[in-house]
Amino acid sequence: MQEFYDTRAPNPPTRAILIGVKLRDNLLHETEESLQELRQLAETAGIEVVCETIQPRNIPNPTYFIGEGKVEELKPLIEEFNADAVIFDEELSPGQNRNLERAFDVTTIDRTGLILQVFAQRALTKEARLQVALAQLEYALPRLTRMWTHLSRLATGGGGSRRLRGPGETQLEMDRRWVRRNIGHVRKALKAVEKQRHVQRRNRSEKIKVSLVGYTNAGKSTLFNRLAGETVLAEDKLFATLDSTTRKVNLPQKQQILLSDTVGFIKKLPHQLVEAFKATLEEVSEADLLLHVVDASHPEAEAQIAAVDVVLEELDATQIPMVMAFNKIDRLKNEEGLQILRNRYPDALSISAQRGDGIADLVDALAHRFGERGTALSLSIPYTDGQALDLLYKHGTVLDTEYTDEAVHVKVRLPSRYLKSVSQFLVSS
Ligand SMILES: Nc1nc2c(ncn2[C@@H]2O[C@H](COP(=O)(O)OP(=O)(O)OP(=O)(O)O)[C@@H](O)[C@H]2O)c(=O)[nH]1
Ligand SMILES: [Mg+2]
Repeated sequence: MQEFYDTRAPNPPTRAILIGVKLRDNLLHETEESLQELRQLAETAGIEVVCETIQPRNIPNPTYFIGEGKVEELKPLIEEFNADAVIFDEELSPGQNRNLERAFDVTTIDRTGLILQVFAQRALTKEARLQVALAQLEYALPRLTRMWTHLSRLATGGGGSRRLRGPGETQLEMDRRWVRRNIGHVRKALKAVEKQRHVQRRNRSEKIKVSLVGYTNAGKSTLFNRLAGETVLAEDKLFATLDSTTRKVNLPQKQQILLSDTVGFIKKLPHQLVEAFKATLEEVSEADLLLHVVDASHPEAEAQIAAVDVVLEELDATQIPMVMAFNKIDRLKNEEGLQILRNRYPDALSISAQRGDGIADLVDALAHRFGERGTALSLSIPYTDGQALDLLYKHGTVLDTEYTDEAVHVKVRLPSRYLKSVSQFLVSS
């Protein structure tokens, strides 16, 4: 049996200095908000933030991203605050990452590295662990700095084979070789898990699929619990959910949908993660409708909507119809922010997943949407085809029936996806 891949860093940093860079094209408040989110990510990873600093720069310095003067300025601060890590709110090139780590002599990571670390800590199921492991390994391969060396020593299932250095091979080359080999192992293990998932999914292909999407911490799981009567984990932490859960939900007028809760998105979500989580995110890309949950009480709500759109694009999911729900309206201090959002998205609904406000309207909106899909049909079904009649009662709204000697004449409203199954009985539509 393949081991679970536990890719949490064995000695994660505990005290960090955060660095934001305001580049020419950014506004200061954007850099500040982004740094605030980086702090939340660090805290989620169990790292205490001891100091934060922002450097304005027109363009990144190729060697250090920040200027050499700033590097010198930071060295004594690392000592003074007794920090064991420096975290950048930007993506560093492997070279910049190495140069900085050499200059500071403490673990140096970027936003992507930190997000990967949070995912590694929060992944619970085998599939999520493997997906995170794959993203980490791909990311670490060109880096293999302090933060990542443990990945080259991942258990690869078959027990402890001895690590032997080939002739003329450096430690770094050997580590790279091990990481590459681990990537192969993880890919294979993931394939096996995904196969199971596909079998499960095939059984659902006929049903209407609705997937919750949204920025991390927007309230997706809370809404899922309210609609599905479930108790998946919902908490005030980034990336509380890393798996998907799917449940049947009955709407008024007898429609039944499959509702999925899944991983949340974030600004600059590492593409390695999107790639590795493609299977989990199929709940999104194969949905008939997306229910986009927005934390309307967040000052950055609009930017978060834009960040969700970026990921949806990466998933090829922008063509899927979407219902937008402005959540946490119980937390709003004033209506002003909500009004601006409402003006931009006039069709959105306002809800409080926690308190229950607006939920009935949301359910009605869903029911209405799927109700409209039904086409009115007249069918003549022989008594020998009981199954077809079952299908009509199960998925359609039967408007009228008339029993003759040979067949049942049925007038029914049926969603278009079932038309093919009954087309042979069609009298008129
Ligand atoms: N005040 C208020 N808090 C809410 C509401 N909905 C969710 N929350 C809180 O917001 C936090 C995040 O909720 P989750 O449901 O875990 O959010 P999520 O979108 O699933 O987050 P991730 O899985 O981390 O991406 C929790 O502390 C919830 O209790 C709401 O309507 N009002
Ligand atoms: Mg969640």
